[in-house]
Amino acid sequence: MRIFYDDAQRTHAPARELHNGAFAAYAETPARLDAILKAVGPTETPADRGEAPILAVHDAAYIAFLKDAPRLWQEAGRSGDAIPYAFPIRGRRPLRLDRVDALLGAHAFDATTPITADTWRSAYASAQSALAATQAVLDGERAAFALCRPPGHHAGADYCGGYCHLNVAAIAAQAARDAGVERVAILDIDYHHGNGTQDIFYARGDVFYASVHADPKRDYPFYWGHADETGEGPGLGTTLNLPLPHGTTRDAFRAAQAQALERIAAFDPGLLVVSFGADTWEGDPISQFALTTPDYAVLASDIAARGWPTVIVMEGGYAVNALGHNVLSFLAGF
Ligand code: Q9C
Ligand code: ZN
Repeated sequence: MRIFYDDAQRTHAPARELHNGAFAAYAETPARLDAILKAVGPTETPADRGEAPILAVHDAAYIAFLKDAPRLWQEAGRSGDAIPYAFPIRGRRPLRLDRVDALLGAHAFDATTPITADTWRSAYASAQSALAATQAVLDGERAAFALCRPPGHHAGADYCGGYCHLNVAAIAAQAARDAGVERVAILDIDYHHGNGTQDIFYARGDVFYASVHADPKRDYPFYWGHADETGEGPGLGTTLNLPLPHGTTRDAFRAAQAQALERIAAFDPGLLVVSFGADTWEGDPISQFALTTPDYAVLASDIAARGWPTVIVMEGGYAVNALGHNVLSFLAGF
């Protein structure tokens, strides 16, 4: 399988994140890339397809903010990574704000996603990897893997969160739409609900979003991913959420994925994007499912059996020592 990755993706490396009331080491590290690269073998550097396919998903003001935030942070006399602490819960609306802290909160939904001087460069390269894998599939590959990092599925059109800045799955799906694929489906099997992807396509009938994830009653991102969220307007019925309890093992996960695949089959997509997270693994340090390494091959072959041209993008997975094996198992299932 063709695999796309750019060394620039490793430059984003925040020192710490706010976790359960204290600062902890940042879990979404460049070492995750090393672990996967070591396991999967040679990769291709993506071509640079520019900002247009990113701006097809993300607001221009948000992109300008990602580029400006490190400078504004420095000008405010701060050291370290930019982290928000106040959020516009009273109602988000386009305000012209004059302080970096105000901008940070306006473009984030949590305090766990620092912005560094290298964030834009890294996230941009991650998006280019997703676009290259999409082009490979549009050109006839049965499946391709974008070794994305930073991940993407928590990022919305104008906000970051959950270690994500640019929504690589949404950028891939939109690129396929713009290349003429009429219906695109996204299957999200990261441990966490992909709130950003859901938000981006919530009112659209041309992109189906299905997610299997930890029940947000107990798990991040809490405010999205409940079973009663099914889309709105022209997108009513093209969002499917399948929350599962802590301790979920292969059979229950596989059954939920089969339910998602059935709904996707009824939608009849021309292309599938898989948001793949290995944070469903039994030893993941921040998650509570119990999939094993061989389980990933089973889940992948269930997906592959549907025969849709498939773009796989990397999302979460924080057990660095097992990450390479888990990704390799998943790719082998194709
Ligand atoms: N320090 C993805 O898997 N923080 N994002 C939870 C852990 C947010 C996960 C606390 C987890 C986000 C792409
Ligand atoms: Zn995750």
